[in-house]
Amino acid sequence: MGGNDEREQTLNQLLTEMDGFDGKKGVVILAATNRPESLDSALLRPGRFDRTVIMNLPDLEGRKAILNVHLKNIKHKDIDVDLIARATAGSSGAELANIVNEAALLAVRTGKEYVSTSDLEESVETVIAGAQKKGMVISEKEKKIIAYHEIGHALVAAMQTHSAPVHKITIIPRTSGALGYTMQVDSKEKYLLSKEELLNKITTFTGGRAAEKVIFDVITTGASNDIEQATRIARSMVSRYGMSDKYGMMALETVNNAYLGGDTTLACSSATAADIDSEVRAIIENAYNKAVEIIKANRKKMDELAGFLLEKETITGEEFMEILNR
Ligand code: NHX
Ligand code: ZN
Repeated sequence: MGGNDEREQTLNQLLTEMDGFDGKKGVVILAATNRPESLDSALLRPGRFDRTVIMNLPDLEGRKAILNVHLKNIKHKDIDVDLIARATAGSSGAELANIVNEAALLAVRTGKEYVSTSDLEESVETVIAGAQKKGMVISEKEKKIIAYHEIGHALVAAMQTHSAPVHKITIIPRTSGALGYTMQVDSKEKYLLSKEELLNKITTFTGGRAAEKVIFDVITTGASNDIEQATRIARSMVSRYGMSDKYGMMALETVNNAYLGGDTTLACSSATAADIDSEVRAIIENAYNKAVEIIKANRKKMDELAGFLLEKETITGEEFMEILNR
């Protein structure tokens, strides 16, 4: 990794310190890093650090076990640990500890004796999107746009197959700056995503903007986060997952350090890079057109659902599906 003096000294020092033990001393040395790709291979020879234990983020069963560990420290009743674990896909152990702690604080603040599932659900949202910002004044016009934007996501998600069920829709603003969001929760842990599922996700992300355009004939800055997420998925499909007809199974981008943000480096010519952009654009444009069609075809339901959301501010997935299937 280049000639960094300090780093070379650290490596030499480590190797020196580890010398002089033999197999019978009963000494085990443990070390942790989130840059395994940059370790000198001298460190990883047999007799040195000779076993690698990969600590990935916990999966569904792992999250349940971690939540149960932290729940032991607080008073709680009838917790749906499975639901909370499903709603926290991608969370680390530390984040789960934080979620349990936030739930305990919330329960105390609201004068409860025990933490319940709803406290944990609220604290998941607090950790993801910040605390509720109840005093924020939003004009009626903007509230309507926000409600239709969220119902746009939810409706587009519900009208597609291979799409996680809508769990909750809310237009209560949060301290992060989020004015509303639509939560989808899968019933099981997913380790693989099919091309179809990824395209459906992108279509769902475009559903908010599509609703703004179809209903009000305006487009707003609010969709920026949706646009980023849709673009990230579409770009990965083309450059990492071999999912474009044009490039097929060609790695056009590689992931640098998977444990530190996972930023990527292009591995193609600048002409190809420009062409990736147009492939990505086409994927998103297709998805957006599909979302527009879904919303236009369900205009009446949009009005009914958005009206209900404006009145209630938060609606559950069940309430949403009940109105949709009425
Ligand atoms: C702003 N906020 O920044 C205003 C205050 C379009 C109904 N000028 O797409 O809230 O525009 O479906 C987590 C996730 C900020 C944190 C998304 C913080 C988005 C979110 C920008 C809904 N829901 N946009 C969305 C939204 C905005 C933002 C976030 C976040 C809106 C939209 C925020
Ligand atoms: Zn959105």
